[in-house]
Amino acid sequence: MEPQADIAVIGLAVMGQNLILNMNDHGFTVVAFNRTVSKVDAFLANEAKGTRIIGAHSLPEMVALLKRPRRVMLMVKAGSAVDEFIEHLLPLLEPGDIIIDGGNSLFEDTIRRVKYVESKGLLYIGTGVSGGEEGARHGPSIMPGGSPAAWEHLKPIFQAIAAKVADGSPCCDWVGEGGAGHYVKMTHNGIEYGDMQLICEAYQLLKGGLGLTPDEMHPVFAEWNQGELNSYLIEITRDILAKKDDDDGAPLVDKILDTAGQKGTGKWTVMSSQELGIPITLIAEAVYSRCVSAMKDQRVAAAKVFPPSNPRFAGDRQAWVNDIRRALYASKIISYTQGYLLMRAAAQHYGWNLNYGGIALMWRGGCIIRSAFLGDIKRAFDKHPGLTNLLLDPFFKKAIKGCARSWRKVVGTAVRKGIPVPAFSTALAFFDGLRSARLPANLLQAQRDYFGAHTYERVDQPRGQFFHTNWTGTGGRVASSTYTV
Ligand code: 2AM
Repeated sequence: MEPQADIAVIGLAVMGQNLILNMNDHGFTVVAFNRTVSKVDAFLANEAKGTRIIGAHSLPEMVALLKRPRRVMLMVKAGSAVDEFIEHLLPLLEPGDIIIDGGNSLFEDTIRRVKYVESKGLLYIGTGVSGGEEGARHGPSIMPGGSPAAWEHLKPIFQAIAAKVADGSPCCDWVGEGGAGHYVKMTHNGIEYGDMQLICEAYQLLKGGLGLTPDEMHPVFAEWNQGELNSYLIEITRDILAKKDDDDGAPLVDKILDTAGQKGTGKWTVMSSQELGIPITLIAEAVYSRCVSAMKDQRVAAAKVFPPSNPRFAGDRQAWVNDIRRALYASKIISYTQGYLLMRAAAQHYGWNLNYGGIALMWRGGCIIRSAFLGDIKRAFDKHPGLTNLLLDPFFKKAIKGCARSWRKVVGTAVRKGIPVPAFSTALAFFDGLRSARLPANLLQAQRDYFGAHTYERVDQPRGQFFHTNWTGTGGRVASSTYTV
């Protein structure tokens, strides 16, 4: 058969199928393949019926249908399935052909695969695809990285199928070399963990502190969605709060067990932040909060031993609602500040040239963290591409200042009343740490020098000179850098 297909997609699970249908809608001819070949026929007979989509029953048949350079996109389970398909594909493809991994791969695997596939003369792309089933079908956020030479061959397809913002710009652009695409997607997921935790803490405050019912909270979130918090996650929270149980018409949210799971990308973000030494405190708290939630039996037991006192906040309800909104907004600014610090450190460490405003634009639509807020971040980087810390941008500086009083009031009252607000409070602690020109690390350095002769720098001497003190009179004069016991 004549090569006629623009791209092949392997993997007919939900994301793969929807991406194929989306590509078809935009005029591309797609050839579909799946390990379990019967799913190809089922897809053609059902979802893909009446479209231009072609099915292949073997990899050689699939490859023979592709125009050059061949574009083969994997939408399979992250991990060994990707490596296996790369091995199967390499003998069938030619130099210049492109293998794309659109799954949720760990960026370090992508770094390795880019090098490996390039060593065989082919090109490799690891791309984040966000937006779930709906996004994949009608416009996801797409974050591609890997072999730069592949981008011109993928750009027309990816930008056509991606979500668009109001001015028509696609939520897809080149992210960077190696594992940059998957790194940015991982960070996106970490930020998603943070955003969700912040909303959950606001919900807990409205519920425990103000005694609002889901029906009473629904209009609160509807109103918040009209302002600076306008976002997909606030919008779905609004709708969740209004949803009733089919059985008795009571709010469904109250019937859902309060233990959360995690799939790993939040954890990976925190692990990477530990490697790079960047304080992603809010995302870390979001991950750990899920872990605390999973300790249901222990929580139930501890609640009997340490029963909570009356958590109700005194004072004007509407004023509190506004305070909680401002505390959420300020904490969210901190979370994105931390996320951008992480990406900046990763770019430096792995040698990527990341476009930070471009990343905000990619996240502006299509993905789970899409929000008006990301438009503000994009504007901040447009004005000042070298911005090292989001808090130093005039817009965010003003926003944080405007929220500070409410933020402290909410965190302080929650602490006094025993309502857990780990993300709100870690955000505030980070903010206060950041604006402390002097921290107690002088004492820490003294302790380290005392027990381990780790040396310290002095405020009255130039940086880079290290001193050691014989603190007890019995220790040696030798510092640990020159003498290790
Ligand atoms: P399957 O339909 O044959 O199970 C999501 O699980 C997608 O990844 C599916 O298309 C699935 O194929 C594919 N997949 C999962 N593990 C795989 C493996 N080890 N090898 C190939 N494909 C795999």
